[in-house]
Amino acid sequence: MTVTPTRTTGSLSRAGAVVTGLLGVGSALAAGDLVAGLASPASSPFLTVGDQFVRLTPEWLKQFAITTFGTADKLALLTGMALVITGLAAAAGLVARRRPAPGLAVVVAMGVTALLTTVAAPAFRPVDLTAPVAALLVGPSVFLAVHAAFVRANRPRRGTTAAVSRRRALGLAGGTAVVSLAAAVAGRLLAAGPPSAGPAALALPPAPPVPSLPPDASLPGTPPWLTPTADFYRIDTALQVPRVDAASWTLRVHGMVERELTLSLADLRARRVVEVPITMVCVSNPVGGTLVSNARFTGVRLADLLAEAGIAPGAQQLLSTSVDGFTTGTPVGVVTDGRDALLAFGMNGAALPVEHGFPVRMVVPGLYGYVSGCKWITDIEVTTRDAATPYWAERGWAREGPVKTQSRIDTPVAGASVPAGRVAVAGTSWAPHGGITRVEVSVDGGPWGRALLGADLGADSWRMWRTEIELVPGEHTLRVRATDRTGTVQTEREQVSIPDGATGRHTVPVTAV
Ligand SMILES: Nc1nc2c(c(=O)[nH]1)N[C@H]1C(S)=C(S)[C@@H](COP(=O)(O)O)O[C@H]1N2
Ligand SMILES: [Mo]
Repeated sequence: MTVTPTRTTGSLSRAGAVVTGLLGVGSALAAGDLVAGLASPASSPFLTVGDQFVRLTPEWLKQFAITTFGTADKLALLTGMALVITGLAAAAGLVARRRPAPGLAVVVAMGVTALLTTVAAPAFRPVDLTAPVAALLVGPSVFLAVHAAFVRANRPRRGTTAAVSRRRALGLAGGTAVVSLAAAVAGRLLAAGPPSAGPAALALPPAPPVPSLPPDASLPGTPPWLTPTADFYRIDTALQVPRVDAASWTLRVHGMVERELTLSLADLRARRVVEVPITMVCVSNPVGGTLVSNARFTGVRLADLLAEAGIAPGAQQLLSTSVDGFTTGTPVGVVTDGRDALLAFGMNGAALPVEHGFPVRMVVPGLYGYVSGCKWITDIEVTTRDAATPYWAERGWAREGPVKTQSRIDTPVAGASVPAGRVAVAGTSWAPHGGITRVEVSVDGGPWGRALLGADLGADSWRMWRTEIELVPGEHTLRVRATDRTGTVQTEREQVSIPDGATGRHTVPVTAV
């Protein structure tokens, strides 16, 4: 785009107007990011508006985003927002071609929206206001200055020539763009800096030695039984991962307890530490999906802590709150029934990574993550079921979230061409808290044939399976079903994930050649 600042006296060219709008809004966002990076990383106006958008998005759109973009749903959201903001900024410039006032109103309205959104955020602190206020000071000022410079370029003041005014206007525009970009980058870098006492600084306290895995924990064609931390699925509402300072972190356990507890990380780590493999599943996981992973979690048993606090009779729900305001509601009966429900600070032998909840998260075997896996946890209120509605329940998802028995075909992948004859079929299956006792495969709707099971490594972890089938050339359909320890066969009834988890049987079309 070549910028011809003016065309008719007293008004901006179309390109000049668009540039004015983009610089006004762009400089506001950059100033907001820089101040956020310095004062309070979570208060970047762009991300705050995105967070609010995530909270307000209707369920069908959220499900569409998760099924369409998977873990890239956040990138898709941010890209969409960037496009909308760019459009609004250009519009702000275009309505200001004659007079700056209408465009200024758009820029101010955008700034005020960011400000209100910041105040409405669940974890709002007054310091968070600094970033949107900076944006509101810088954006309109830049808009007016660039607007005036472009107008002046067309109507040079006495003593300057048109060429000089034009050069000044373009210089101002270019300079503003460069400074804004630098401020935005600096803000992002500051915000992304590691917390002063981040995961890298923390060694795990001693836990009982890890038993080595039997060779058949994983089988050819299945995922590794222990999911490498980098491959562990990630689902949360945080556009910006909360960066919690481990040194000042505390967990408060209160509500219907005899003794309220406030624990530092050191307090927590000084208690009896266990390490247990747990398979986590997201309730949004579609049949055959990959929002399921298995890791060794290190931490303190929740039941121990609750015993220490002394649960009052009538308590039903643990309402856990994350530093970013997200909440989960976990049935008290489930975490005290003997299973290894944890407050975890370690994952696969290292400190919990920032994305998975550093410094501490909850993990409850057998419950979907949305009712139990609170990351960046800072508060547990022991309460009744009706006293508080957690984040996802408020959006139409079930209050109780037991994980449904499921199985998945990993090999061959859907649509694969395989050589006709003997074909290996393999995958994974899970039924926490209980375990898998049988997996069967059916070809083209025919009889169910039993698969070989991988090692049984406890009630709370997934189990791999593998079998071989005979395929004649042509198109075929492979289907899998699992049976859990209670003898219940995975249902064939198809159900979408909302409100309490998808059901049905993973079905994979393949072609034998
Ligand atoms: N603070 C916070 N904790 C959260 C969530 C969230 O959005 N915010 N999402 C939950 C959901 S829906 C799931 S499935 C698990 C996923 O944990 P992971 O990202 O470590 O796999 O975290 C849970 N804990
Ligand atoms: Mo989830």
